[in-house]
Amino acid sequence: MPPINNIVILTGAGVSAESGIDTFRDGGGLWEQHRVEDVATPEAFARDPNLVLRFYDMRREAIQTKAPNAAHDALARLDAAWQGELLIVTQNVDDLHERAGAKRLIHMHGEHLNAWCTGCDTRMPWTGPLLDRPACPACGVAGLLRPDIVWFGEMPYRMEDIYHILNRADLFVSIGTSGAVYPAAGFVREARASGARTLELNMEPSQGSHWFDEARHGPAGVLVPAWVD
Ligand code: BV8
Repeated sequence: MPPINNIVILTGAGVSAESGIDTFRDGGGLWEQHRVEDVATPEAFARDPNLVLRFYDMRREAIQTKAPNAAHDALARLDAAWQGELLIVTQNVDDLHERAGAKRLIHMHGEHLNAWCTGCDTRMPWTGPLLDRPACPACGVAGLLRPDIVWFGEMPYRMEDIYHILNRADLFVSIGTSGAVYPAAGFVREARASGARTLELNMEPSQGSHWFDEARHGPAGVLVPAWVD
């Protein structure tokens, strides 16, 4: 078995489930009778901005009441201790990886604590509601702020950096994701093509389970510490 130096870890909503943050596609995965695919799009924002802003205001408020769980803590320990290359790529917009202490982290779908001014293109930390159309602190114009979150049909962040490390990975671990959303769902194939070993840690087989060398099923709060420690 060749040595493992470079690790890429992909996380999805399942890693935050035991912190009390709803996943997207479990148990209905609905919000007020809307699927995330129907709300998290530029078209939905253009069609009904209040619906979309309310969706994100409620999620931002909910996330701030949650805490990292044993899976986030174990990944932060690994990040601190691992001497080789390591990158956690999260699809999640919550900040639980950061609050657990993870440093080598990319939010490919953006972050719920950031806003983006569609007027002056400034991105900024944002913890308050957006529904009341606050003025952008940078350009002063009201009503142009949106969540700095990657919606369907929009390009995820830092894809070049992600593929650069993915193509050097010796080990790719996917944690708590259904493998329903691209390009994240394709990372396991990229990793395999580069010769990496692949491991899936998830409550149940994901849509891409058959691409993994090994899959362990159960709660991330149990599987991830067992794998890390
Ligand atoms: C892009 C931000 C191109 C919003 C999100 C047809 C085929 C292939 C692709 C496409 C296609 N049609 C359209 C596309 C592209 C599209 C896509 O993939 N659509 C899907 C629906 C088919 N993708 C895009 O649009 C992406 N952009 O392709 O751009 C481009 C190119 C050039 C120029 C411009 C553009 C952008 C996708 C990003 C969308 N934004 N999030 C928000 O968060 O509010 S996606 C959303 O889904 C979240 O980020 C979420 O993280 C992500 C994936 O979901 P999961 O994290 O996996 O969550 P899910 O609920 O699905 O699963 C949870 C899993 O955890 C389950 O398996 C469950 O069993 C497990 N679990 C539960 N509890 C636990 C657990 N596991 C362990 N322990 C537990 N306790």
